Amino acid sequence: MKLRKGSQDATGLRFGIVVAKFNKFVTTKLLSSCVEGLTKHGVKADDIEVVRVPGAFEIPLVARTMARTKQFNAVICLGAVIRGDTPHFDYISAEASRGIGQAALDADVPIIFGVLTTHTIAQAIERAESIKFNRGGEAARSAIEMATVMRLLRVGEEAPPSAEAPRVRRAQKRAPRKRKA
Ligand code: INI
Repeated sequence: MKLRKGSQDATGLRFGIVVAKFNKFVTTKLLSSCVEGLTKHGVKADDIEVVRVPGAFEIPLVARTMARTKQFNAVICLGAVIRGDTPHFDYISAEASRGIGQAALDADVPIIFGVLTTHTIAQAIERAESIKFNRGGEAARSAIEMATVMRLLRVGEEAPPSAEAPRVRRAQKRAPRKRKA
């Protein structure tokens, strides 16, 4: 039997993060614990790119676009959808989860679902803070595990994205040859 699994060594990997501005008091906490989780496992600050979007509904398109650049080993989606008095919550949360899943399959790159969907503000805060749930840190760990396991599975496929941008060889201009008299 052959067992293949990811690791938590993220050295040299690059990550994209899409974070919703809606419910900022929750999503900023998710973002800081996610970034902390990545750097703690060896990711350089320069290898993390953060894009802010208005709300969770807008996350899938941006995540898909980032993933399709193949500049990232994984993309992490962070947001907070909190139930209110109307059915709005159901539409936003369903679209965010469906869209993020679809984006990963379309782009063929791991995209992590770090979007909280909660009944109350208190539940959202509790999950964003690092004391009990630390969902931002959890999203970082999932991203590293997926990035490393996909790298293992893709040995032999095209080169995986890495921190090292492919070097483009410049065509060297040669001096015109001198004609023999
Ligand atoms: N966006 C969220 O990220 N969380 C919410 O709780 C939320 N609610 O409840 O309305 C929310 N709405 C905004 C939505 O994501 C879009 O930004 C907006 O509809 C514009 O497309």
